Amino acid sequence: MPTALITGITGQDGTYLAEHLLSLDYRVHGLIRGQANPKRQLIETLLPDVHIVEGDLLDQTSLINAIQRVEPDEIYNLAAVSFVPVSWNQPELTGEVTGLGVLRMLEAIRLVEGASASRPARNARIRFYQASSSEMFGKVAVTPQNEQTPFYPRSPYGVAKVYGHYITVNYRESYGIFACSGILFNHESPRRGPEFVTRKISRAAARIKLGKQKELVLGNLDARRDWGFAGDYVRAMHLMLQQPEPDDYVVGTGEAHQVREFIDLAFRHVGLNWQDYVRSDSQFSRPAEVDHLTADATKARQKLGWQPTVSFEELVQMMVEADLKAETGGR
Ligand code: NAP
Ligand code: G4F
Repeated sequence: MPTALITGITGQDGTYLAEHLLSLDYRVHGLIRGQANPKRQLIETLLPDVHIVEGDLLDQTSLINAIQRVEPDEIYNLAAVSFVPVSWNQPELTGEVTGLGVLRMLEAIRLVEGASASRPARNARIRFYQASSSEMFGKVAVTPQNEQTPFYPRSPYGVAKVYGHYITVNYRESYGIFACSGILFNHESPRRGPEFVTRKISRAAARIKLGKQKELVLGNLDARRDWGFAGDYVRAMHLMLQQPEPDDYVVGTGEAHQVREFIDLAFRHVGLNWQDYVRSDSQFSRPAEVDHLTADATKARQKLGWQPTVSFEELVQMMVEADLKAETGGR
């Protein structure tokens, strides 16, 4: 039975990945931070088969201890300060967790595997996945973006992810660690945090329909994202670690849509005209915006055999339906 350690187990992707690995008969351990993390109970209820291990990406010793205790075959590093606007308010914390946290994970693996510059980890057992991001492309040089597209991050979050990406590549090349980086485009689900634009919209559409909310205030409605379903994307993470050689892969649908298209579909799904309820306010604008992201996931399709199964329209409907159910006490 292979063993996996997932950091960021309490996040959107952590829960889907744990479910996927459990369905493949993995023994799954999830790293949880904090003395009394309120999300611990959520994991114990939603994923009773996941073993909880304590640790924090800010604490090197806790990561070494976790790896020594769990003895994983695969590590998925999903933990991060992941909400882009927070990264302008807390740039140092973002750099520490989202950037240097990756280094701490890699150092923990290097130390546990006994690898050094003169003694690379040739028979390394642990395979490592780093959650890189399309935010690294930022002010894009070309459209669509693939593994060769240069990075031009536009937020402290994007800059921290670029560090995490290159330190992953560097530990692979320096120490022979089996380290892969998945450059994932936006992926959403009913488990998406309510601060992200898709969930903010699906939740508002449901609440406005039910008379629980009057209006929805957003920022830039013109931004375009390549949105897919998180449940599809965690399959790509796992596939990367099953390849004969470690490598980096772009993962996305290849289709971009404007924020206003997401709004339109969500409100139409509940029989409302969005123009009657939605307004834009500069309080939700960003100091430097990423205008347009579209994935060229040819390599993931060809080498991993990966493809998305949920369309943009299906994703919007899935999220609105889930929020309607949640708002009427059905979840
Ligand atoms: P998420 O829901 O925001 O989850 C983030 C996770 O990181 C949470 O479990 C959080 O734990 C954990 N965390 C934060 N600080 C930590 C620390 N100091 N030590 C240990 N854990 C810590 O994010 P997600 O959407 O699942 O995304 C997963 C990863 O993929 C992230 O690295 C994100 O940057 C990246 N990514 C996401 C997307 C996307 O569209 N979703 C696209 C590209 C890349 P708490 O619950 O304790 O806060
Ligand atoms: O949903 P968002 O906050 O996601 P963003 O910034 O694209 O980041 C997400 O995807 C990245 C992958 O590219 C991940 F790495 C990252 O961790 C995260 O999961 O915003 C999407 C777009 C932006 O252009 C934003 O300006 O929606 C625009 N937007 C317009 N109004 C808004 C709002 N975003 C938010 N969160 N809230 C608004 O009111």
